[in-house]
Amino acid sequence: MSKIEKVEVLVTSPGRNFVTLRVTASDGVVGLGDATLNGRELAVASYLRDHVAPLLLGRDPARIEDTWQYLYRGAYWRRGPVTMTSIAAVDTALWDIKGKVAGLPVHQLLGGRSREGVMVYGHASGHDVASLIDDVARYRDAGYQAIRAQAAVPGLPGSYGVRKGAVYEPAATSLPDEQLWDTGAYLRFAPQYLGAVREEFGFDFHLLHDVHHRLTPIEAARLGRALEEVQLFWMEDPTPVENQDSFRLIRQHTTTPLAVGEVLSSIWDVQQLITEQLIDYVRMSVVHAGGITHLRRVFDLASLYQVRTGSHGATDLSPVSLAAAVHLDTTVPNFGIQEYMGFTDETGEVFRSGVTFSKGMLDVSDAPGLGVEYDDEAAARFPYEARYLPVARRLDGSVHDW
Ligand code: GCO
Ligand code: MG
Repeated sequence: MSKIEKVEVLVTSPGRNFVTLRVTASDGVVGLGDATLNGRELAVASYLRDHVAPLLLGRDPARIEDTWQYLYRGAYWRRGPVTMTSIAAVDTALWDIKGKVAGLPVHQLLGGRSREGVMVYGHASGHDVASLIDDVARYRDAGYQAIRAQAAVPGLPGSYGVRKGAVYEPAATSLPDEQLWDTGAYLRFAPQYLGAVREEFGFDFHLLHDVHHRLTPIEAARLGRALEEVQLFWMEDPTPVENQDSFRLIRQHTTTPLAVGEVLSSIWDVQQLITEQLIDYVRMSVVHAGGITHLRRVFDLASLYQVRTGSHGATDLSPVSLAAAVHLDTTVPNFGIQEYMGFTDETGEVFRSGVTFSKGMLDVSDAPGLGVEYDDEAAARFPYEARYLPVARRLDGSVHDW
């Protein structure tokens, strides 16, 4: 039996911070898992280095389920993003190892292909309606079948979801940016610009929109109703999700499909949303929701209720995460869509991934395991720097959900 011999926590910042777990077994096989929790990276690095690595040494890397249960139940303290991201990193690395030992890509271990590719959505954004329209055109020219559209709300510099450089990255160095928020202005503007996108390009592609937890349930219900004409693929995170009942209220008022999950980390966090059919898409990710083992369980529960998948795939989820997500997406019967924002060139220097993009779809490589390699030399060129997501304040200065 091979044994886990080395567990390394790798922190690098090629354009943004990434934490990666590298597990090496006694037969020399190496597995990678993403452990990045945006803005709280070192908490996960410490959890893994100080509390998990000593438990893994000497264990059989083939026992993925047992290791998952051992780390989850054995910690006594349950759920939460730091714990679940740490468990996810171990789980993902062990699936990578299992694939390499078997000589099979991870999607084969999960049951094999259910589809030829994984439809993704890209992020179009603009500082005003005209620049948003230009950006949507760019995504359409690049072959995307699904596009998320976000525009800066007039009078509110730094609206979430609007790109500054080549790739959207909201985390700022040193201390968090503070950004102003005005619900009324947003509610007046969003239907206008989403309507303008449909007017310009018609309906032959999927249009998505992220509300980023900014509304109360009744405000979200009003927006969902106002957006019915533009036929969104989904309205994402319309209201904070701590109270799952909120979604019933939204549902009672609108047929706009709802997507939720990027800040959630366990099956219990979405249990009511799924079993009461309060959402249409579950957006949890491999990295923040306990790895391939746990997310597959969420997706199976969702399939019983005709809830489809729509995994989070922002730039703060590393190429290891994206590869793991695409392997899982390739197999599950209730796949919906995968978020894909691309990565900076620097990120590509550190992580060499076999995932390919063509005609609006991603596909995995047939390399054994996840098909991602980590370049230590490149990583060393990009040292960690503290970064924080922004904080939102209402016009009266009080804190709002970012
Ligand atoms: C999305 C997200 C992200 C998050 C980011 C936070 O839908 O892609 O809302 O852009 O803000 O992942 O770390
Ligand atoms: Mg989002």
